[in-house]
Amino acid sequence: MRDEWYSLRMRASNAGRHLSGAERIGRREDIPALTAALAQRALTHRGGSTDRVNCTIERLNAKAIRYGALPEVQSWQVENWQAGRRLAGRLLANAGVSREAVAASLAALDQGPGPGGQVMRGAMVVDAASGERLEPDQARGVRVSHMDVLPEERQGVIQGLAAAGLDHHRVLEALVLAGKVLQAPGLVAELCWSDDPEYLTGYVAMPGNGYQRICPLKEAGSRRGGRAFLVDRREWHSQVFVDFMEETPMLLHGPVLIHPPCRWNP
Ligand code: WAQ
Ligand code: MG
Repeated sequence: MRDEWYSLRMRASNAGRHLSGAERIGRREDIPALTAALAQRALTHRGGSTDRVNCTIERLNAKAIRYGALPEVQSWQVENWQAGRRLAGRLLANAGVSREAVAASLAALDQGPGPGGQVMRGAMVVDAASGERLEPDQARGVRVSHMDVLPEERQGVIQGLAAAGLDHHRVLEALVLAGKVLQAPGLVAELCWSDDPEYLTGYVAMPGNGYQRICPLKEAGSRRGGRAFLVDRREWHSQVFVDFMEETPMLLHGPVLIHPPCRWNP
């Protein structure tokens, strides 16, 4: 059977603490090798402190797979993280996010969007007009899953990113995630920066305006970060949205259009 598709998801932990996760979508004959590669990555993560790796392999209904294009990439270099936040606010405003919702999203990610200022595993959902939090579970958030690059285009996409100096695995992973998020019904924009204290680049993604990387968007050394999905409530239904993000399989095709990097001095 040529086109039997599977989702592969891996989670690694140590003493119950989440360490890393990754996921792929592939044809059946490719799943054993993909599984080996993810297991390898899990077991060598940060010097091998992993004591548990969970792999889930799940057949997909090929007719349910959705297709989309990877977003265009623009990189902005800014003076400091405060300028990065101003640029993020500007981009979000251009996408139609209100002043209140921009302020609420930036503040929540800055202070830790989970209960007691913790990092969430998933994303918050924010009303792009009022700034109100809408996700059903404010501790967990909405987890985007079941997405990957179309297998035959993966190598070309990786090479394209590498040629632009974007060969960190986080870039491809975030680009794929944003590619799926931008197709979600009711989505106005996404705002993200990592909880990794050393990874300072974040992004704003918008339908029609692509994936806009901002460096730096966070303060060096900060363990806070997260994602905000800003939505137009008139076109947004909680269950449809969550089901799309978490369950609908999506394959994204290239090529990735990468614009030359720019400096932003307001
Ligand atoms: N679905 C929803 N939210 C998620 C997911 C997911 N699958 N994975 C992570 N998050 C949330 C969660 O709150 C994390 O704390 C936060 O996002 C950041 O996750 O172009 O590496 O994996 O240079 O640390 C962006 C820039 C990097 C990449 C983002 O995020 C580039 C990054 P991290
Ligand atoms: Mg992280």
